[in-house]
Amino acid sequence: MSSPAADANDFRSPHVALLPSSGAGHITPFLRLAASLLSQNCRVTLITSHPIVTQAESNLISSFLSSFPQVTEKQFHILPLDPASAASSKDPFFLQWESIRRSLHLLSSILSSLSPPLDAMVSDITLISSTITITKPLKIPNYVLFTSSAKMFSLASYYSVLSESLSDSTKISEINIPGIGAIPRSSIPPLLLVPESLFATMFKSNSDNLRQFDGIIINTFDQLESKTLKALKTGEVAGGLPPLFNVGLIPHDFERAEAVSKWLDAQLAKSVVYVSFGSRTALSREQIRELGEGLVKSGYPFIWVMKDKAVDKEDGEKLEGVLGAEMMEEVKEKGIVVKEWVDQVEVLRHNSVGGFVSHCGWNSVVEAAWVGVPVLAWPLHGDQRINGEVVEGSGLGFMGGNWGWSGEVLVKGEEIGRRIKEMMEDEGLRLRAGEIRDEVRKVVGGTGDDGLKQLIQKWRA
Ligand code: UDP
Ligand code: G50
Repeated sequence: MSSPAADANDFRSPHVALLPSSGAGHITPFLRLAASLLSQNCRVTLITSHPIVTQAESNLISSFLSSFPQVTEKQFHILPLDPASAASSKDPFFLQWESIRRSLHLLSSILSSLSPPLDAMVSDITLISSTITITKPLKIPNYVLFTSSAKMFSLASYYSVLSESLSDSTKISEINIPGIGAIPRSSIPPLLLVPESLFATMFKSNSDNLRQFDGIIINTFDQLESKTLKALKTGEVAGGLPPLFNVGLIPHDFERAEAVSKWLDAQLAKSVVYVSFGSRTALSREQIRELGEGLVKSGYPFIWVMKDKAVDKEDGEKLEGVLGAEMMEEVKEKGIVVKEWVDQVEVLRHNSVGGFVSHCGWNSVVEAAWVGVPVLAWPLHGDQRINGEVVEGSGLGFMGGNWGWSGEVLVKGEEIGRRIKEMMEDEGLRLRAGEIRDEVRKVVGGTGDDGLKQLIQKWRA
């Protein structure tokens, strides 16, 4: 029987501050977590870092805030990077993570002025080596939100044990993670093999700080990587980690945007290929044209979200300029190409969509599992090949061999067309993807979502 004190706690609304970093792939899971917490009666303060890099992020935050007026937004104005640091990477998102990290000392006064006082803060994985130095003196329990796969988390948590030997990265042929198995050199995020890179430096200091946190939230489903989660939770992968909560963060209504549904309505069931490489991955012009050729050759109708620049605000080129007049004509006969943001979840869940060519950004994988659409994995950067291995291991999709990291090789249209056909014609794959969706829906999304429940219980205590 529960005590009267425990009963009173059941009604307390814990106050949680959320600190996302930048990129739609980081903002989105935070807003989904916020929406889930609000549905469980938590108070949420959302810290938004300004200036915001992309229009897509600004739009997501605005529609979230207008859907949930009860949320307090705290705008955090970050400092510009000094010229030496600004020259340390060309990636606008890495630079933004670094600027936020270096500005975080300014967050203390914001956090300590919040009323009621915070019961917890949740920090994006990319920022944790700095946020811990702010929350420790304020005695605010701090939790990590890991925005990639549990398999990628196993690498992050094992990395601090291992990084000595990574200093001579030319010698590494694989990383053997206890309880998980070998990650071949070809799947290791390429920048981790460049120890002096900004990303490798951040990754190492984040990994070294994991053990100082009060808990780790991983956005994944048991149905995608149950063995990995088990190995992590039993301590087989790495010792001394804080408690782990797997919470599948699912799409919410505030994300609704343009969805090309009229065109989709006119297509046959399961006949359409959806192609997207996420919010921050641009292909070379040559690769874009090969992809166009591959899509036409596949014989299936398609929706192709084309990105010509990593940052949407800098993408002024018209479609025709990118594809060339001839290919533009060919492509228009068979499918739809958009350079604007589409509502990916709405597209994926349309009955006409039968397959997803994806770079395997982790949110895209989670969304494909949520709607049960098979994935042809084409990883291009960072953690995407490790995520592709999860896709393949769970049966949600396949990689079909190594296509090389972005820019390493030019994948020819012929081959792209062949693999798309392979995905679209594989009945077994479609059934398995549907099973994953059905299994996920039995457990996630309601109040039966254990990870989330445990977390809130802890914050209420
Ligand atoms: N997304 C979208 N419309 C677009 C491009 C991206 O809705 O036109 C969403 C996608 O559904 C996912 C997120 O943006 O939720 C991208 O995150 P992901 O982890 O898949 O890849 P990243 O952009 O971080 O590489
Ligand atoms: C970019 C990249 C390599 C890479 C990742 C990128 C991620 C993201 C998750 O976003 O894995 C992440 C994990 C741990 C960490 C920071 C970010 O410390 O080029 O692996």
